[in-house]
Amino acid sequence: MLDRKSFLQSSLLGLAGISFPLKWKSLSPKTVWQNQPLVVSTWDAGIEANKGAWKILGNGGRALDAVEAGVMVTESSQNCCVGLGANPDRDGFVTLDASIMDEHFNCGSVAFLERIKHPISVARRVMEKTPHVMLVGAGAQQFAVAEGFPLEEQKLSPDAEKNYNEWQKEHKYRPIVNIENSKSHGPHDNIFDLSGHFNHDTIGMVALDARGNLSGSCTTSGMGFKMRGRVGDSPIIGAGLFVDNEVGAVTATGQGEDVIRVCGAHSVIEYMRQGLAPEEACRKAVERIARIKGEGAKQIQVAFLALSKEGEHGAYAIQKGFSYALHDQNDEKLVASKSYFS
Ligand code: SD4
Repeated sequence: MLDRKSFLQSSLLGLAGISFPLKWKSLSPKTVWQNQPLVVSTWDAGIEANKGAWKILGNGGRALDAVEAGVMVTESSQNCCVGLGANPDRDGFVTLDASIMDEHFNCGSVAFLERIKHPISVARRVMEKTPHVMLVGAGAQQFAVAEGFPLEEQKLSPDAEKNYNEWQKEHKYRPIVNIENSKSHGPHDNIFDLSGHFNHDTIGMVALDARGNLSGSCTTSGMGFKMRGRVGDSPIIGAGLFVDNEVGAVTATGQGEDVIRVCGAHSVIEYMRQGLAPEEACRKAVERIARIKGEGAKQIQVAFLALSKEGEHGAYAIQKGFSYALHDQNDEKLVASKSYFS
């Protein structure tokens, strides 16, 4: 028999499309948080981004400031595919998505934003200066300019131009599902090139500060050669990013459509709320996507990265090859994620 509390809990979760067993077999051993700040972020570019975040966290600063400053490093980088240097959409324009969330459920995001170097900072302004959560396209750009963000030149980086010219030769303008899986898009292709190239176009970062507060950020150029107007999971609160200061902070990377389908980051938080450790919670969400996709799961990559309120961190991906960068008081390193397919 279910008591009334358990019944209500499972009914509410059922309504939200999330089913949990009433008792987990493997509860996370509760670690005790020791006032140690910590930041983790997706992919190898996270190493540099974490250094940016650590300048704030290591000096007792706020997690929110750290996750903004951290991913700005990647947005500015000439050697990475996040930001204005990234591959364009099918019409040849770079369009950017970003989101940010603090310890009080405040959140802001921008999507389909063009010609602005730091979409993450525009997302933060949306959060702090408007009554809204999300601005898109021309409206987001208008707001950014009104806030003093310079409008950059509309010009592809040399790498992106080369990749775009290559892509046009073979693919022309044809909206084909999973076209992004092709390996022929050049060395700066997106994550779906499973050949192990330096191949991402997104950074997600979650951090815990010395006061024990969590925040997260996520910024991306989305999938290279996407349809014009396509928006992925990264700016969708609950999909590419979610923070619940009582539980943890989670970000996602990979095929955004499949992350959105299961409200990915929010699902991982709910699994953690039920007592699962970060890696286990990420694995549950990945397995859910793999189940939904069936055979199609072999063609996609999705990874989740989670940080608990106690400072435990963990990740899980569909395909091997995903790693995340960690920076705390003792260490600065890349951690390889486990995966559904080995
Ligand atoms: C998107 N999730 O736009 C992003 C892509 C990504 O590494 O994470 N690439 O769907």
